[in-house]
Amino acid sequence: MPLADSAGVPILPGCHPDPTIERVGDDFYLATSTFEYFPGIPVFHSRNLRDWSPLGHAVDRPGQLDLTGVPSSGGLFAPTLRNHRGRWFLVCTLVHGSGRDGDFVLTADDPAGPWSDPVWLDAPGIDPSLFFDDDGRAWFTGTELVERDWPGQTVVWMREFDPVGLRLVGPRHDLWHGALTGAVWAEGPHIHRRGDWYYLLASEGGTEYFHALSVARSRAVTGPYEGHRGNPVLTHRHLGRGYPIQNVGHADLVRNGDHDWAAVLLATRPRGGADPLGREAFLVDVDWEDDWPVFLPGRGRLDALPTAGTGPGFPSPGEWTQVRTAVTGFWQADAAARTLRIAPTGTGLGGPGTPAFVGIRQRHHGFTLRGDLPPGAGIAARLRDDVLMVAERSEDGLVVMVTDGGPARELARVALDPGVTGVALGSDAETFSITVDGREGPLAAVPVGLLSPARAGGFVGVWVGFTAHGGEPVTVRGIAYTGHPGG
Ligand code: 6LW
Repeated sequence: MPLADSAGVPILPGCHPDPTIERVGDDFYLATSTFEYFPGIPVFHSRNLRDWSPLGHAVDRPGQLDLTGVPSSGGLFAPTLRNHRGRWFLVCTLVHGSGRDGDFVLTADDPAGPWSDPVWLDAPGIDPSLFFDDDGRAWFTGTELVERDWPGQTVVWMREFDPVGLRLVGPRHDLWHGALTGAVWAEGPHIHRRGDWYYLLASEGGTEYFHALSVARSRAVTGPYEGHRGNPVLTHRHLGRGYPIQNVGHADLVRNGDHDWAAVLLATRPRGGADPLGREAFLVDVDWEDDWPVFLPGRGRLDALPTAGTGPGFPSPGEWTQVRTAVTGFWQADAAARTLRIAPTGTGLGGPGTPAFVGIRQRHHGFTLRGDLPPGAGIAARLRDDVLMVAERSEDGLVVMVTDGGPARELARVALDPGVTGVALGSDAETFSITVDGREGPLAAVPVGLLSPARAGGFVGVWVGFTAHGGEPVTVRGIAYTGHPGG
């Protein structure tokens, strides 16, 4: 199945980093990172590798994992999804948890869930992965910061994994520091086997501009691994900051049909240096030459392509998420009625607990999210606790505020007739703006770069959604998200 023609269009637009993929028969399954958002770790299904539908979330129960105190861009990092003899395994890291954190494994009979409670693993570092060999043995890899020879130096390490007892056993094997001397953060390690070779994929240079995918191989699963002379095998860091797809890396391989292979990976699509969509999931072709993988054969890069628009429509119920798990069960999305009911949580949008905010990923550079706001409801774009824009409806008007690392600043305040409730948050790829039904032009606007990880830092893209800021529950009606074509 040739995939290259659509490689420049994300298979999952909006913040879907660190994609991991697994195949069972003719079915493909994929999961991505979700950081401080709950429910966490969405699992998707596809038959053709291009069109993905959500199956559910691996972390979907209060009490399953404690995200209460995780900071912005902490929480659930870089899962790996694997199936072994009908049983599903998902390994992941909870970073900066206020309770137990570190690497854990979840298991399930069905990737749609229910997934088990976590079993914590005695594993340092981040980016856990599993490899099940043909002989029935299973191997766990992870990335640990060692900084022995240079700053930012990591080691990809391995131990055997007991898939019944769900624990690491046997000695540790240190496999690789990445392709280049001085490379920082050789991460996202995944082992795959093809014939008699074991391949180790890892992405180095950090998950931003210098991200680069490299590969090493070995005849024995525990090494020694020999880096490819052609490393890095895929990067966009040589294309310059003006190139429309950046930060390419963190790949996972899958067999596509009987002979072909494909990979999922993350990349960003900045516009004018701003990347509010965060790191998105892409799919690329993989060929093999001399028993080494060739990513995007004949091209060597993802070409930016125009994307289709969507909507206006109510986001599927599975897209709505909240921040952390300090409070749960305070909102309900009703797709048939196109409403979202949100109860106050006692925390404002700036956190640090669970603010009364329910949102979806911004999936298009140009988009509009609208809703009929009753008094006490708001509409917001959130990058992190301290970088956000919100418009709050009161009995007599609307106030627009922006927070950029400090206290909230008021951008606009207008009186509105009680009958005017339609408020929209949108972007034309240059500014985020707030508009009100029946009023000419935007009420307030901020540059897109303000809500952009490239400027504000962090691993997460923008979420857009609704808030409750008064003392009573609110119901937002007439909700519609429109993604504009072109990006
Ligand atoms: C993830 C690491 C990375 O753990 O960013 O691209 C971190 N890579 O592999 C968070 O997504």
